[in-house]
Amino acid sequence: MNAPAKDLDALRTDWTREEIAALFALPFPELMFRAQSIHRRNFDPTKVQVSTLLSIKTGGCPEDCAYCPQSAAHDTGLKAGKLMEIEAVLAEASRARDAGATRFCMGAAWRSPKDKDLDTVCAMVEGVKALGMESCVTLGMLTPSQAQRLKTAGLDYYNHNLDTSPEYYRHIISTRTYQERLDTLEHVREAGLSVCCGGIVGMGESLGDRIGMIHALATLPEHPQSVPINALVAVAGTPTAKSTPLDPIDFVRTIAVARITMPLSMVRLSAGREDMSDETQALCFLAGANSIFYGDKLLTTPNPATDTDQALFARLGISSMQIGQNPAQNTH
Ligand code: SAM
Ligand code: DTB
Ligand code: SF4
Repeated sequence: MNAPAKDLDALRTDWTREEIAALFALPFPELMFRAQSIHRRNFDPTKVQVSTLLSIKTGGCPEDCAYCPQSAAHDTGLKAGKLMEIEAVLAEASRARDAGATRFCMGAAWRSPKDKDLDTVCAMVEGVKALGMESCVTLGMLTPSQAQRLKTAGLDYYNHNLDTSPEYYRHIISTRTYQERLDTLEHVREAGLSVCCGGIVGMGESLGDRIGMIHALATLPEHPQSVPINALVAVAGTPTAKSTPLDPIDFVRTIAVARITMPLSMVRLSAGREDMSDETQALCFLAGANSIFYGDKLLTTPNPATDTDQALFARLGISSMQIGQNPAQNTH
C-alpha cells in the first residue's frame, strides 16, 4: 500500500493556548472528525505501534514525583532493586519480540544516570538493536555528552516527560524543575535522538492544565516524535492516590487535541489502559492514538495481558505496525 500523503504544513510549533482551548471546547463529534481527518492524512488508521516496557532499575528514586510508586519519598511497599544484568534484560527483550513487540523501552528510577551505569545501559541498547527491535530508554536527566553516548550506542528514542502544565508542575514535583526537563529534551534533540515526551492526566489538574500541557508539548522547538498520554495509575501510598479519575471522554479529548496539534507524531495511549474499557480505548484509536504499551506490566504496575490486547486489536480490525511502516517517521 502507498504511504498516505503527509501533513507537512501542519508542523506548527506556534500554537497559542487560546487555539488549544478552542479545540478542547469543540463539540465532541467535531473534535473527533478533525482529529480523524488529520490522522488519516498522515497514518494508516488500522495500524498501531506496540512497545514493551521493562523496569531495569526499580524504586528508591531520590525524586519526589507525586504520582510515582518508585519515589523513595512515598511508602508504596515497592521493593527497590539494583540495575539488572545485561543478559536478563536481553532475555526479556527477546521474549517481548517473540510476543510481537517492535520496540523495547527500558526505564530506570534515577534522577540522572551515573556514567558507569550508562555504559551498562549502552550495552543493553546495542543488544536490543541486535535483536532487530527499536530501542527507547528513560533514565532521568541527561547531559549533552550522555545523550551523545546513547546515540552512538544506537538508541532510537529517549523518553522524558513534561508530565503536566508548567503551572501545575509545582504541585507534583519539587526536586526537579520544568526548565531542567526542557534542558534534557534539548540535549536529546541535539544528539539526534528521537524524542518521546508527553504527560499524565487525572492527577487533579484542571482543564486549563491539560491545555497548558498540550501547549507545552506542541510548542517545543520540534514536536516530539512520540507523545505518550498517560492516565494516572493511582498507587496507594503516593500523594495522588486519591485523585478523582478523569472522565474517559475528557481523556479521549486530550488524545484528539494531541493528534491535531502534533499531526506527524506517534500519539501513545500509555499508562492506565488496565482500568479502561475496550470502548474507551477504541475511541482513543479513533481520536488518533497509534501506539500502546504491550505486555502485562508497565514499569511496576499492571497493563493488560498480551492476549487481551490481541483480542482487542482483532475486535477492532487493528494490526500492529511493523518497523519502517510508519510513514511520518521517515521525515525526521
Ligand atoms: N526516572 C525517570 C524520569 O522520571 O525521567 C524515568 C522513569 S519515570 C517512571 C517515566 C514516566 O512514567 C514519568 O515521567 C511519568 O510520566 C510516568 N509515570 C510514572 N508513574 C506513573 C503513574 N503512576 N501513572 C502514570 N504515569 C506514570
Ligand atoms: C511513559 O510516558 N509512560 C511509561 C513510560 N513513559 C516509561 C511509564 C508508565 C509508568 C506507570 C507506573 C508504573 O508502572 O510504575
Ligand atoms: Fe523517579 Fe522517574 Fe518516578 Fe520521578 S517518575 S520518582 S524521577 S522514577
